[in-house]
Amino acid sequence: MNKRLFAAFGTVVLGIAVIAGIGTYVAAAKNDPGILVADAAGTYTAPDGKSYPQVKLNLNVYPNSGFGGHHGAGGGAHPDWVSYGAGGPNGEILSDAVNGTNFQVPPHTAVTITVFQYDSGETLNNDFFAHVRGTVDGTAKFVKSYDTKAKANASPETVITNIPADMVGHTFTLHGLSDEQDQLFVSVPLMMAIDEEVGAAEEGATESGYVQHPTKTTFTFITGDEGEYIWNCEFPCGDGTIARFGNAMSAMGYMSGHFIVKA
Ligand SMILES: [Cu+2]
Repeated sequence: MNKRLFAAFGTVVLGIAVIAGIGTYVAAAKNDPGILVADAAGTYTAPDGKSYPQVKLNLNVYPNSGFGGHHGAGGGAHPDWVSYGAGGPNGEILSDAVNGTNFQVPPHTAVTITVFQYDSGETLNNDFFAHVRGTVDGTAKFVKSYDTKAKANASPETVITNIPADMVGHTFTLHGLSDEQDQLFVSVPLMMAIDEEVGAAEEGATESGYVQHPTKTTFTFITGDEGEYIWNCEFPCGDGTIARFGNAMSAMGYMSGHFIVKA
């Protein structure tokens, strides 16, 4: 083999090794190895009169990972990254929760998810994600201001089909791949909390460091057969990266996770 050919061959081998290394690193970098199994919650009757078993999930979305939870005390490797986490039924901050971005629900079941959104927000790249999609009736229940101290709505609950595209904190967008399994597509925009309150809370206005009045969004969808899906956020919230799609946006355990439909 001549020298140049050998060098070229070496470069190719090195390239393959680097790519394999990155692949291994990404696969091993599990920020949230656990799975949160949804709680059984009785029976749900859909608007068409059909009944389904029902399960519930309560989630919080935070402006940073300082809440701990599945990231561990102090917020883990990236305490300043935005993150989803497991929450309480009144938006309680569950610092001891061991998982919060991988979920499991049963097939042919009504899944009701409530999200308390503690972060500020801005404008979506694509208005498509300002609309509620794939839920029962194409709607969600929305409370613009939920009082986590009083454990009560501080503004009336309304039924929404969309929110203004320039007031989005994050989205919960659940989708499959184009494969044989039952397709599931659900996307719900989560309105931002009040900007000034988010900033003031981070500077110590509240004990937790998070606003007292997050927005609250509740939605229900019906699962099909067993399958494995991915959910992610479609609001560009990876601050400080290209198009804001890096960091928290491209790491499982922050703005994305697994969604498993399994009996
Ligand atoms: Cu996000």
